[in-house]
Amino acid sequence: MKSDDLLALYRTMARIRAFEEAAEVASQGGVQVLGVAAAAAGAPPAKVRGPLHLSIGQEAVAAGVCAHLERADLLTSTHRGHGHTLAKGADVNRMMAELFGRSGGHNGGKGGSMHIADFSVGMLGANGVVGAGLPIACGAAQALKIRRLPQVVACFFGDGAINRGPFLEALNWAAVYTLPVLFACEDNRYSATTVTGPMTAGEGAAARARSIGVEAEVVEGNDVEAVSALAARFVREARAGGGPRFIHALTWRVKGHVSVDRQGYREPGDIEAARAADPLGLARERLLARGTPAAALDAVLADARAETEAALRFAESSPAPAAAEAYTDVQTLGAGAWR
Ligand SMILES: Cc1ncc(C[n+]2csc(CCOP(=O)(O)OP(=O)(O)O)c2C)c(N)n1
Ligand SMILES: [Mg+2]
Repeated sequence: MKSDDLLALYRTMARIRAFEEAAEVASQGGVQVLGVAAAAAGAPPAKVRGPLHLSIGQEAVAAGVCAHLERADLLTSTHRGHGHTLAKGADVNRMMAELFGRSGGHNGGKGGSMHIADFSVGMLGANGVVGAGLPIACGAAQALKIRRLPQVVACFFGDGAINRGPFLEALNWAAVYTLPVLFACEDNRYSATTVTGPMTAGEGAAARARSIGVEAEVVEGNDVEAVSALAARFVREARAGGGPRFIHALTWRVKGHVSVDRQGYREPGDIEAARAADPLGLARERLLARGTPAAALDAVLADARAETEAALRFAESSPAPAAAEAYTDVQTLGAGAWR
């Protein structure tokens, strides 16, 4: 890969990292989240309420896959979706405002981190239900195929999702109808507080995909060049009508399941191993070895932080949604006949 292309991937990863580090700080305050005190009593309330799922350490998967998507391509995400959303081209200011629950957010502040969507860039939505994005991706891909459109759908999900029914239903449907879906399993080794490996029978995600005829590859998910190279081929093949493709990306969840999780259930040394495998660090080493000046890499990080600072200011200055709009865009009540 040319240094400029790797630098672009480094920039995407840096933007995701900066956004999430800031969001994590904004989620800490004098409130309880999932029963855990997020900060000392008496601290000001958190600006981001509720559980926040961070993809810190997993940025290479979102960056490497989304680098090969056009704006009109579609994407389904998970509860851990900030990276996918940013990499697909959503507006960082409106994303932060959405996390803050403000009216300037992508969804008027009513979706928050776990229900953010930006249809203008094909981002069909984060989703709090594990595995729920898979059938949605198939529906979207079927619609593309019926309308003879050239787009593809990227479908992100975690290693926990492969043990849910919709995984098989979606893969089967996509294979039977030769749908243009790129399934991307972000295997961060944990399903909430459970180590996924011992809970998963057989040879794993890629083997399950292959068992029903979906071409699948395992990739080192913290190596953004490797993810990008595989995604390039799979997106090209899916777009050309080759049917679904499946990436099983091995990565690490550095943070807790939610941002206030103290991770007492993790094996000793496990978090250190996750940090040592940092995808930004790996890309940085490679760029330096290939002659990119350190100052250029530092500038990328500084730009990402500045972008995030501006997003925080935008979110802070955006008003809360009006009470009168509490039910708009939430549910269609219809003509009333059903009542
Ligand atoms: C259907 C369903 N079951 C359980 C949950 C609770 N839950 C939320 S995230 C999660 C773990 C998901 O693990 P994985 O798919 O590996 O994603 P990760 O959190 O590691 O990104 C669970 C069990 C849920 N949201 N939906
Ligand atoms: Mg997981």
